[in-house]
Amino acid sequence: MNLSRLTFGLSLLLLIGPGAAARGQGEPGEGNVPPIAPGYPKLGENQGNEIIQHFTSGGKDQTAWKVQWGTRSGNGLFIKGAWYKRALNEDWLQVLGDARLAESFVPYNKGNPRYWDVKLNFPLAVASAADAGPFGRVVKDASNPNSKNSPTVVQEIRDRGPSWKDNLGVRRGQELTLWGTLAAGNYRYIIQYSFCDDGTICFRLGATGHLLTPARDGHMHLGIWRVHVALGGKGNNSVYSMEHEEPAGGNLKARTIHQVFNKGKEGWMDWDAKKFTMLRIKNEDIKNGQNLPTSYDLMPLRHGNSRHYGQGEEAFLHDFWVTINRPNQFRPEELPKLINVEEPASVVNADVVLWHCAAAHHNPRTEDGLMNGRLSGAIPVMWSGFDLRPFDLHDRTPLYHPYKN
Ligand SMILES: [Cu+2]
Repeated sequence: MNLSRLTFGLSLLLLIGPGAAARGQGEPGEGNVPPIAPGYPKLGENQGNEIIQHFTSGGKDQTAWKVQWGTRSGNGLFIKGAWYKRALNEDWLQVLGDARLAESFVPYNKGNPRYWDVKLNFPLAVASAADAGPFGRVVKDASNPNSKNSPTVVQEIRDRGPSWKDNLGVRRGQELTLWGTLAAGNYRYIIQYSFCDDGTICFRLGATGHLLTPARDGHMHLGIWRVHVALGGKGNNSVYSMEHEEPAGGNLKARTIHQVFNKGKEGWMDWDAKKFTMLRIKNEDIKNGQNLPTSYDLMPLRHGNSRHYGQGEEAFLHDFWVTINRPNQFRPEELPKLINVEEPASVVNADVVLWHCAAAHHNPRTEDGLMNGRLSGAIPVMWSGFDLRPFDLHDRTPLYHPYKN
């Protein structure tokens, strides 16, 4: 172990002690939460399912997120809307409308079972002080009668390691993370949204819990997300695809191809490892200080493409779908029929929804709870997901404030 890691570990230990004691009265994990370390921002209050979280740099508040959230059985924790401030003296910029896990599809290698865990309408698991950890709190959903009495969501600030470092200084990134857990039979699905100090949003699905049988039945956990991007409000958002191309035959000039998604119409697209496929959502009316239009990029983080070739309802499985926003339409399997193939709607200067499938391949290990033909232990969490990262939103590197502490 190196010395700096040991020192950090010791100081973290010292912080946890007084922090836990400072919580005071009330339900465990609900009270005041100490900052992670001196100079870190205070965890924002949750008032009526709305959280405002500031982030600091150089001793001053600099950027902020306002997040509205809700819970429901099936989808678990979802986002009702999210707004960002790149500077505290500016207005809120809306980034998200409704964002949620639309489905968690789990096909086993043998061909069955094939679970649709969101459609099975599982409830959220209760969250405790142990879930919240020393720098988080559990929060109740005031609008959901089922969770009024029991907290099901954790709100915390996390230190996410170095976010930049140069010859003048270094910054450890921070994020507001909200997570809740679906109690899906033998599995627990952690649905997690992180709103980072630099405007990035991270969507994650974590599979944990217990295996179904002592057999090593391999399977996939597909997180299918529905994200209403409302950059600058509803409408006026255009979707592009971005692909990298390396020509063959000794030509060393690579290029990146930006084009309007699917010729400007609703439809699907698949991820290509060699092309680093990404989607871009641009609002031409929002400009940064360099007069460049602002976008958000959907950046996949994946081990592979989940392909199951099922018929019927499974025929929707593609890595990306882009549709217009149909406010009450949340089911991915309806997409092929819903989109009129003859005349799909425009996704240029429109109110758009992105659908993205990110999968985790689970090949059960002894460490996942298998011992001599018996089930034992729990499955350590396995993550899948993606990021929405700003592009030409800021005028310069956000929170770049070289300072001496
Ligand atoms: Cu699994």
